[in-house]
Amino acid sequence: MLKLYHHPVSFNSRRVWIALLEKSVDFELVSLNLDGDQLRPEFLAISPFHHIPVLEDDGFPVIESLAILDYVEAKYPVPAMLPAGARDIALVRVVEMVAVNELLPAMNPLIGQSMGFSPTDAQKLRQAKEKLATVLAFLERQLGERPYFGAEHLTLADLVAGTAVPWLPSLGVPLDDFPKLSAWCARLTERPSWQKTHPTPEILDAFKSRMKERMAAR
Ligand SMILES: N[C@@H](CCC(=O)N[C@@H](CS)C(=O)NCC(=O)O)C(=O)O
Repeated sequence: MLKLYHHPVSFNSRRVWIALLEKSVDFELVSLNLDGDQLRPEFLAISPFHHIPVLEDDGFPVIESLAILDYVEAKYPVPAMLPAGARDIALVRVVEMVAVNELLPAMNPLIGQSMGFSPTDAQKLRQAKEKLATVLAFLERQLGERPYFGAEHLTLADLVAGTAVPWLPSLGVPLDDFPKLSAWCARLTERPSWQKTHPTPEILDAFKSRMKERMAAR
């Protein structure tokens, strides 16, 4: 059976978890604490850079969440999560990469600030919010009149961007100026896969405390 090594507060692993749920694939979920357990030799053997997620398929480990999504899509093509046309495939890839390379790094200082484990100076927070405004305007244009990125059905881009954007209002970045993205967030977050994988308040509190301890020890 497939094994997904993950952490319940990780954006990188949640997108894979949702893909497996959406495709109704049987898998075993293996939670790491990331308190040093990721450095154990057994885990390093499948994840040499000690990162989650890892998807292990009958002894074949796949690292890097975007590569894992491609693997899952190739192995379990139904329901399809990639569009067919060249432009739409490009759109999906672009949204995935913009989410990983632009959106998530800009969210990090706001997450640290709101969870109280890494206070950030006002200028950095302002810059992060400016960056996020640019990213959100870009995503709103990419969504256009369709319900999902690049297709009429859920795509890999929705999994990657859609596990991050819905957090923004709780970080002080309202989506009011982006009506299409707001409706898209509502569409995604009501899906059972989003609800099942949403970290509980207890998990978030435990994560916050651990991060605070880690920052204090630095
Ligand atoms: N590019 C990787 C990033 C993975 C990553 O940074 N994972 C973090 C958790 S979100 C991790 O495993 N951190 C623990 C460590 O690096 O020791 C991916 O998309 O899978």
